[in-house]
Amino acid sequence: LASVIVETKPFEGQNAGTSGLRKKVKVFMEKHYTENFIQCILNTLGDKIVGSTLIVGGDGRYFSKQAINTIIRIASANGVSKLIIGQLGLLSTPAVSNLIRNQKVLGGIVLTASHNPGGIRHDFGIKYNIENGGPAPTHFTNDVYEHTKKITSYKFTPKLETDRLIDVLGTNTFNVDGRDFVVEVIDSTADYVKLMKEIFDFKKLRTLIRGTEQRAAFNVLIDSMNGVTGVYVRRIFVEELGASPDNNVFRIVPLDNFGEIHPDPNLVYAKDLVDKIQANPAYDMGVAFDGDGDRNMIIGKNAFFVTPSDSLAVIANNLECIPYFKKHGVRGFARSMPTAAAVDRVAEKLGKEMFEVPTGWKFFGNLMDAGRLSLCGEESFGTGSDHIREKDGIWAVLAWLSIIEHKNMSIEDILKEHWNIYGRNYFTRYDYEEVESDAADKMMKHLENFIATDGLIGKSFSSNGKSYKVAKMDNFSYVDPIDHSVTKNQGVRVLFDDGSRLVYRLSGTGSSGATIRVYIDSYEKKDVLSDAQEMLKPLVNIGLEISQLKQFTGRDAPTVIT
Ligand code: VG1
Ligand code: CO
Repeated sequence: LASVIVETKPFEGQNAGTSGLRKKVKVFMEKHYTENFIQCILNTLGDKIVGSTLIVGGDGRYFSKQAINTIIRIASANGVSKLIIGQLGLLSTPAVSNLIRNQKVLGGIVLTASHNPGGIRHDFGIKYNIENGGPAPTHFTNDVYEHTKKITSYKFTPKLETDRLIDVLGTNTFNVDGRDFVVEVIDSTADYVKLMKEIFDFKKLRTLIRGTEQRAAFNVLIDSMNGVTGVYVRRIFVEELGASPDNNVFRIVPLDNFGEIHPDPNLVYAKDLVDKIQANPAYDMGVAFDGDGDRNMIIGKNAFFVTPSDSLAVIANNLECIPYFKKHGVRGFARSMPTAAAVDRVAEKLGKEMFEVPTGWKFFGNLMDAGRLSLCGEESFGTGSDHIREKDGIWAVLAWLSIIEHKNMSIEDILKEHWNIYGRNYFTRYDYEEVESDAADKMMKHLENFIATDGLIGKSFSSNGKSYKVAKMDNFSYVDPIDHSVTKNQGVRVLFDDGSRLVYRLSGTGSSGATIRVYIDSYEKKDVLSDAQEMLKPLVNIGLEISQLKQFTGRDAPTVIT
């Protein structure tokens, strides 16, 4: 087979957001659009690409197969030696991260728009992960973007037959330009299941799920939201841990449009799960994952909600019941800036180093590689550890099950015990989706202006009988402790003198308009059992007043509250 050079022209806007390039499917379908972006990733890798191996796979959303065929033809023409591809193109984001690490390859291309809806009318995405298994850092994605602005041609092997290539397990060798080029189609789950078995005590977890004569079975309901985790859930929870395929799992067949739902595990988009748990008090736990399997939501009996910030803190407080941490020890903890500081209190008590990084998993990788970080999370339903370099939904659930098995307590009781010891960080996030970009920018400018003029410092705001005084205001910036790179403008923070916070940022994962996120966070030492929405209402009102969100955007209410 011979490769050819195809002429092309740059497309605007091929810059990665918080987590890869995400656009509507129809944009990726434009002639040369996907080809350009893939070629630019390879151009950024430069000489390293010749003779290299890459992992390829994703959440199976619409357009994945076409994108994989394109990747095969472009990679082969650029001198890549081997692609390792999940069967049918399926690999969860954590599974890709694991494969890059344990196969010791150059990197991986992840085909997903994660929690964004899929299908012909919705979103597609492409993300590159580097040698350590983590999302490419900003300097890499910036380089890719620069290449996309000046690309004039890409390399392509037109006659390489890709039809149904990824449907069947096995190794296929082609000869391209006189070199061997291999496509190895692998079982999507095997390596990942092996890793989970090394980390957790599956025997104990099986007893928990199945029950014993002394202890009733712990009754879970796992919702894969028609995303890629379905194949892993079947292997791990049904086949390994003995959960019932009829009563303990649902929506576990990956669909390319996620069955027209929004595969985002929160109380709004995973309402089906919440309803089922509420309707049936026999369930002890409900779990949902996003499209690509890196997010998780945990709820207890009667849909008792565990905020991701609390989930992280509880796991941090109980790592000794997970064999992996017994073996490898526990280093520091980290969270993204908007995430509530519940885990910070655990770090303090345990004497662990604590890091606060910008939003996005790519910022945790350096700390893990340097051996300073074991466990981290984000308020956006992401939790993970240094077993890989992505957040990991299934890992988080297995961690929770290990804790429940060990403590023999309900989820609600575990949380209440935790709050009694540490106090509680009440947290909520208001999302305003598909706001007009201009309006969102103006609102952020308005906030920036307060920072520039110190306009709010010392001012008090009141609502519903509660008062808060502004102590500090800034736009979060981060210096990476390992490579000293600086990341600026990561969110406007209003810090009050009692430690409460308001944070404003614009989302970097949407595909149209702007999404404004407002994060509201307040710590209570004693009053730990109130309703979070009620507790935070005054601060929410103050947040809306300070930002003038309504005036700028015309929005009366958020699209989603988490
Ligand atoms: C969102 C979340 C962020 C997360 C990112 C990717 O980003 O806030 O915490 O890391 O999605 O998650 P943004 O820029 O829209 O706020 V995933 O599961 O979509 O890869
Ligand atoms: Co995701």
